[in-house]
Amino acid sequence: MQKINEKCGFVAVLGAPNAGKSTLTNALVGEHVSIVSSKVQTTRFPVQGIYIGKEKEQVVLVDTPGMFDAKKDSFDDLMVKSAVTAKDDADLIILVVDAARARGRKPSIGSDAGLAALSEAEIDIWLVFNKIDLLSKEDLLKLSADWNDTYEFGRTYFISAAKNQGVDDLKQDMANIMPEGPWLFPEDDITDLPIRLYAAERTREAAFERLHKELPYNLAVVTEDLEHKDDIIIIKQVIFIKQDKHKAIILGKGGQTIKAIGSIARRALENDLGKKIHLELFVKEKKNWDTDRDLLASWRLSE
Ligand SMILES: Nc1nc2c(ncn2[C@@H]2O[C@H](COP(=O)(O)OP(=O)(O)OP(=O)(O)O)[C@@H](O)[C@H]2O)c(=O)[nH]1
Ligand SMILES: [Mg+2]
Repeated sequence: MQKINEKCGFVAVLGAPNAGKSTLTNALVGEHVSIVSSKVQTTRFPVQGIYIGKEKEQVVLVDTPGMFDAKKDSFDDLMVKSAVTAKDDADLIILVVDAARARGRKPSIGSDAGLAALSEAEIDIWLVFNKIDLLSKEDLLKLSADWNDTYEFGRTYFISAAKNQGVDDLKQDMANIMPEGPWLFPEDDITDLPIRLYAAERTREAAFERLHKELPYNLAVVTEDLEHKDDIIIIKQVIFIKQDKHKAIILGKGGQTIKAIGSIARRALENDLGKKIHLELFVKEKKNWDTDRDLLASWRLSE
């Protein structure tokens, strides 16, 4: 039964690739729920991060893939569409803008799909300038004036998600406007990601850190087995690659690269889960993983 005055709602976190949406989601939740990298298009599907406000409001953030103009019917297109769709159930949209990138440029979402999504939305949109550690106050004020002259936003925030500046105000302001309704998750939940998917994402994050050029975009990680044994979690994962020629690069000399990827992911998971992890990685060719129905469904991306 719904408790009196219980509040709960969704906030869609939208923006261009690399704006810092996942970093902000993690800063708001206070835990690493969504993977982050210095490369664009890190997030591939919506990831929910959950926090509780001061007055016990449950806020479900929906971190999304960056919006850009993707080739029709491509995997990228599915990613962008999943971001656009995330706004449909939201009570609030926050548009995250990389302020350092936006400086000196005409205000632009950088994507027709993104612009259409935002102009269609019938709910409030808050503008959140991120990465303010990289520019001056004068630049920020000018940016804010330019953007607010071009589009309509309910409020404007200036934050650094990476340095946790300005995040607390945004956090409570969002909680304050959540609608009345029953909580959708138990109090301790911080994400909707099942552990197998989360573990696969941590390995993909390590791969994004260690691999370059087109390689991170050509691979996918799947947890094939996850078993609790005494105090240890034994995880077996496959890294699918589209072309066999990439195998040698991912393995590296004497298996060095895959070992490094495995140990970055293992350490991260041990930290996240507070348990010892045994992580085994295998590399397999699977040319069309990005159109495989079962895989797409496992990432909640459907055609
Ligand atoms: N200097 C600075 N860097 C930041 C800040 N927030 C995020 N970053 C960096 O920006 C890069 C992209 O961050 P992400 O959180 O992965 O960005 P995203 O918007 O989720 O990117 P996609 O998932 O690819 O769309 C990473 O290298 C972050 O460390 C910030 O406040 N200041
Ligand atoms: Mg992201």
